[in-house]
Amino acid sequence: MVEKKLNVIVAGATGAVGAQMLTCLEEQSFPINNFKLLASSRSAGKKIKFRDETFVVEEMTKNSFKGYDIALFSAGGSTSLEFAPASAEAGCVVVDNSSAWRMDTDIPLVVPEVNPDAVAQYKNKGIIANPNCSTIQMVVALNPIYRNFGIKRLVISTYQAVSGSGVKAVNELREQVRAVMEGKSPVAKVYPHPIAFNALPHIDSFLDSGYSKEEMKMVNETRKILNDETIMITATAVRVPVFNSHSESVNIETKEHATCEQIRGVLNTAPGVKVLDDPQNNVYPLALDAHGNDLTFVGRIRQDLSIENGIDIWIVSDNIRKGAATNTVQIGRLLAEKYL
Ligand code: 25A
Ligand code: L14
Repeated sequence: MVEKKLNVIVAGATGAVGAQMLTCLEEQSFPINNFKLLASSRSAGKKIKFRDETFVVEEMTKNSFKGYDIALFSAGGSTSLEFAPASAEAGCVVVDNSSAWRMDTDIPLVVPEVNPDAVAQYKNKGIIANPNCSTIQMVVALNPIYRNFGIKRLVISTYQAVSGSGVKAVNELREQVRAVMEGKSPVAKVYPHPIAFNALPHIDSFLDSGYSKEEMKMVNETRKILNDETIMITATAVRVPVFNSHSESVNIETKEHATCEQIRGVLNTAPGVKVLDDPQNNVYPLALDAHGNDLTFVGRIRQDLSIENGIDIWIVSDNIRKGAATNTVQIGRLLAEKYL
């Protein structure tokens, strides 16, 4: 079968996630005919190489989308609210990385390993949402456990990299580390406190409930993706001085009893998952090893000795790849293959 080539836009192409989307499109040999890169006026005119061709970044306007089939967006929530409907209106389906549309009941929230069929709902509004990075890697690992044993409750703590907040935050960590090593005071701009040599229990803004928005994204998005509002979930999201890849400690209370061997068994055959679990030999998932990889790594699998049906696991994945760009391009591919 000859694959149909599509006209593709990357919106927010100069950002941390946008740049990675270009790499993923190249790696996955995405079937592209016309190609266009969009960003804000700050980046208009900037030249970017893609598949041996040079493209000039254009300023995104509401007229940018006519004649295009798919727009991969990673330009922040407010930009997405402003421009995604114009793209959909012009017949260009949006796959959006921001938090803007995720909880809209008409808009599918998709992780291809978990709920690929939800893509069909793109027809409602011409928009598909890509979940939050911490949620994506967690549901990739939880889905086989959920399907086989059921999940009653999750208690999550995250250890999140700075790359999630974009290029500026990566530079800030580097500059703060340098400042401290030179005996100077670190200057905090992106985060309210220094991130170098620190841990901040603060990601996104705080709600009246005391939870941060990032924590509630994990609660609400997990339920939406697994299509199960009964799962009880509580999370604490923490920023750590890691450049890239998020780590998560997840305590799972299953509905049916599961041994560690059974959990390992279902994880070993799950799509997108790699089990790294030999702690006696210092083998467990690490942020530095996950960097640049599309898989979700799971280890430290053990029985929670404090309750009847409890399992503890440690989940690590590259938040800019599987947590953002890879997942978006995978959704684009599903759209291209099955629907466009
Ligand atoms: O609102 P949210 O959803 O919470 O998202 C907040 C931020 O998270 C990143 C992304 O930052 C976003 O801005 N992000 C989004 N989805 C993500 C996900 N799933 C995610 N991170 C992780 N996982 P980013 O730095 O990676 O990318 C920003 C991109 O968006 C483009 N953009 C901004 N406004 C736009 C726009 N594009 C079109 N129209 C608009 N109105 C932005 O392009 C970039 O590609 P740019 O031209 O504005 O910026 C190019 C370079 O300039 C730096 N920069 C950003 N802001 C400023 C700045 N420089 C000076 N002053 C600024 N105020 C950027 O770092 C970039 O290198
Ligand atoms: O996708 O790490 O909702 O600062 C917003 C916060 C992405 C990560 C989202 C961070 C996130 C981001």
